[in-house]
Amino acid sequence: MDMTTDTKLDVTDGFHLVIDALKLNGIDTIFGLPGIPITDLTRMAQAEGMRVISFRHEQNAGNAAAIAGFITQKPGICLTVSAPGFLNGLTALANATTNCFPMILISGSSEREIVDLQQGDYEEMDQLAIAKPLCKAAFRVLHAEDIGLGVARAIRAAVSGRPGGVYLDLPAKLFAQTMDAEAGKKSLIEVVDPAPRQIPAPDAVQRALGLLKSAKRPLILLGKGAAYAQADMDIRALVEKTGIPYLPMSMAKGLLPDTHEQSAAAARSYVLPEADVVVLIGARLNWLLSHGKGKTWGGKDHKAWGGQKFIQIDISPQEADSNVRIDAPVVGDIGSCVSALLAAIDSTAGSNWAKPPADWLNAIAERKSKNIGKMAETLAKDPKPMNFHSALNVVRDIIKANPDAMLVNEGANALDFTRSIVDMYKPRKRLDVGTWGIMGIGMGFAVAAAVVTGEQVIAIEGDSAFGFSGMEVETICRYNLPVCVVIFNNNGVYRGTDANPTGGPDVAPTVFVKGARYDKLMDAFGGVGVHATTPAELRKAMEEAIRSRKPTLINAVIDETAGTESGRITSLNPSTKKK
Ligand code: ADP
Ligand code: TZD
Repeated sequence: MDMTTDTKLDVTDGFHLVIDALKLNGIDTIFGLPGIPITDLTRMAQAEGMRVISFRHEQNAGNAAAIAGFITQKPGICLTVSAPGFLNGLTALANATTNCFPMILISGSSEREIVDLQQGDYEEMDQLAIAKPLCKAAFRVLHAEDIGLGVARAIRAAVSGRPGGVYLDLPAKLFAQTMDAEAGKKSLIEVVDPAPRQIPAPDAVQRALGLLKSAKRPLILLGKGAAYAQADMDIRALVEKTGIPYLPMSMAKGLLPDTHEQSAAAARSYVLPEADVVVLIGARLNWLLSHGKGKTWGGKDHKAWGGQKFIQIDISPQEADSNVRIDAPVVGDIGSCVSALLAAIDSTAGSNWAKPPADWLNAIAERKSKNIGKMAETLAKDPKPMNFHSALNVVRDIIKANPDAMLVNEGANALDFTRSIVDMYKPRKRLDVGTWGIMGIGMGFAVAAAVVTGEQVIAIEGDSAFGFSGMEVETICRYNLPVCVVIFNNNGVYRGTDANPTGGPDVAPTVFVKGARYDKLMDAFGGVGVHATTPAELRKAMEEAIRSRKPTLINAVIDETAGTESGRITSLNPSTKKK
């Protein structure tokens, strides 16, 4: 079949209408995995000039699509086959929705007539019904003339308001349907203003301003919604104009450089309980912020409110009051809300805006310098075997020297230590396990980050975390992507020292093969594999990876006793959790 000439004939078909609809809306990349009924769709999309990145498992393609959406504000596209392929992609779709990343999972499906009568079709499944509760919106297209409309609705649903995952069900029969090419072209919709600005109400802005003016110990909390919004200049202006200390959530690191003097990250456990007015910008008061109450916030027990007043800037009108009372919700897109707040500050206070009281700023500065000093001491040590700190001291230097590099990060200890030790200098460079703390995002995120930005990618991976998506190192080699994977190998989940209490032949559930050589995986596909047992070896290998831009995997051997159970969230384990 000569696919390239199809569009030149007088008829078009479902395959081409899907491709044309995506392209018309500026979508140029598909992350997926071929098979019936979408194999030809992947071929034709490539023939039509789209970038088609094929993965080894749909979950990784889905994670790639989700993070591409986060980075670009355009919905990332994941394309899968029916039932099992769809289900493999579904975890990523649900995770994208949870994290407010825009993506569209497009799955081929089997024949409606057979599925609905449950007659046992090839890969039969009522995919639309299954997807619905796990995403923002789900659509099915039955007729070729509705493809343009279906794609338009999917795009709008993914990126407007609070972004999220969308499912688009395309039955096999649809692809082969033909229609007049001219009518087909006319049926496509180029979405006008897919993510409309949402301007906050002036009285909401004034209410927030009033509260902010009354603050003695104000704090700004930046979340990944603020990173997503790409309102970097205005956010920086708000922080610097008001002089308010700020805390970045994990994926908001780098929105302002972590070395900024107003960053209170190194004094987190001091500022949260002490603050009196907290401005949340694109951050939810979920478990990652201890639900805005309890001892973390100075409450007298683990459920008590700490007395803070909250201003919450968020695009979702339903977010406020989800955990504690929000005194001043400002609903709108972050760009519009922050610039409205800035304008209100200018018009009431102009250049006379009073910086926060000096005792508040001094107290923070004192804690910060103490904690930074302590950390510097720890990082300067060179224990044998290498531990998380001495290895991350290297990564910290490498990111400082390469601030444009994208940092992907997953694991437990490997995650927590990297987040706190490695400074970020630019927005949207840190990509991690997000709201769910999900393992398995690593290689999908790394591939997408490389494909979408063209920048060097550094993935810092726990050895367990890596295993969830490890086969995609072949994908990284196949597309020759500038990805340097560093596995912090401590022989197991959290650490490698658990023993089987029965003395039986099975190792403990958290333990892996000792001394595994993950670097040899990379050798198998023609990439560069390096075994590193010292910080010096790790540094040399990372520098070489960045210089060469070759696919590289470094097996960094970490002391197997170094980790703690669940990293920083040990207290969430049922046996230690407070009732
Ligand atoms: P973090 O995990 O970093 O604390 P969350 O994922 O909990 O961040 O919160 C992100 C918030 O940002 C969500 O409540 C979402 O509605 C909001 N959000 C996402 N994009 C925008 C935007 N463009 N404008 C305003 N709010 C946004
Ligand atoms: N499965 C999924 C999908 N997500 C999870 N978060 C987990 C299981 C549970 N889990 C964690 O929360 S962290 C982790 C698991 C399995 C791995 C920790 O081990 P690691 O990292 O080797 O990746 P460290 O550095 O050794 O702690």
